[in-house]
Amino acid sequence: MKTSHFQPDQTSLAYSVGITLDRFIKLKQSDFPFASGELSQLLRDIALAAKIVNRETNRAGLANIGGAFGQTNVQGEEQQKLDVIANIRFMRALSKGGEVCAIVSEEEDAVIDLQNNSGKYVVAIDPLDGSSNIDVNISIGTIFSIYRRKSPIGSPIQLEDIMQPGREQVAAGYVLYGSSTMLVYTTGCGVNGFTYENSLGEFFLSHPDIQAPKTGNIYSINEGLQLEWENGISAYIQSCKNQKMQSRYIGSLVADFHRNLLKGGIYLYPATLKNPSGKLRLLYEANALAFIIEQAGGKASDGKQRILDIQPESLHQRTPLLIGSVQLVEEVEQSVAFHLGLVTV
Ligand code: AHM
Ligand code: MG
Repeated sequence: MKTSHFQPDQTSLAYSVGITLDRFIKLKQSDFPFASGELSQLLRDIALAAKIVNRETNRAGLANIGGAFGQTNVQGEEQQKLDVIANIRFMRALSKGGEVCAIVSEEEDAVIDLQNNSGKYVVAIDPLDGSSNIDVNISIGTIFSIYRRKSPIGSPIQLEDIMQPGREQVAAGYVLYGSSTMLVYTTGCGVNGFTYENSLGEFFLSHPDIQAPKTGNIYSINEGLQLEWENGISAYIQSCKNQKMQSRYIGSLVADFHRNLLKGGIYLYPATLKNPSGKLRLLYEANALAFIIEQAGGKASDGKQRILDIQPESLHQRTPLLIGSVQLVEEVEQSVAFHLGLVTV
């Protein structure tokens, strides 16, 4: 009888389909010379919580978990029930795993000290971004950053463990709860995207080695705030219109970012009169997406400097965010500098 042996290609990491997130994380562990598996386990913990939040997001219309929770968070924004639920799910997943010593969350006033001094990692998370969109069935997301603690393992956590600039991230990612649910993450060796297969309960690699197009045709900004922008931003948006670029703005950061990452474009949330430091938070939103876009070959700036170089001074610090295709971000930076009189042409 003629037989043959199944011989998978062991040499190539260019997987196209069929590889689960768990297996991918395991295969990639060797990218970290000193990794002992904790970061891999932490990513798996996040993926598990994402599956639970995905399930609850899908049921929101049925299970009386849409709508407002009746309280405001530390930033004075009305919390939605799903904000609170997602926060609890991620907190539980991160505290049970044992790898994390501290968590900072957009939904929590203060640092959550897990009293786990042997934990190596600090996590910053926005458990459910864009949650004002839940009740109208628009895509929402989770955004996370992972840092290695600075203080010695075994000692109590310190402020320096939390207040690290974004360039110190060891991993970052987001989950997009959209027409399909995706998890996209980087550990500093490129960006990979996984799509959730509901019936199997698994994320599968669907977007290996994502590269942000160097330029693009999409600009995403809340144009209702135009009268509140600085001149450099107004001039840049006018130039987008002159070039007949496409205006696309969902008002849900993860969804807007994800579209522009894949198609090429720029997302802008600049300083406004109401929010002179911008609206988005450095620790929970901007840093993770900045790490991802740089790993994909794009750029993230506050208009004057690289997002990843900003030294955080407070937990809930906000920052202007200009992020996406490298050429477009450089153009808006030039426009801002020109209108501030910092460069002449
Ligand atoms: P949130 O963290 O309270 O959900 O706010 C963040 C959201 C982003 O998802 C979105 O890009 C932005 O706020 C939209 O703001 P605006 O409604 O001012 O355009
Ligand atoms: Mg948010």
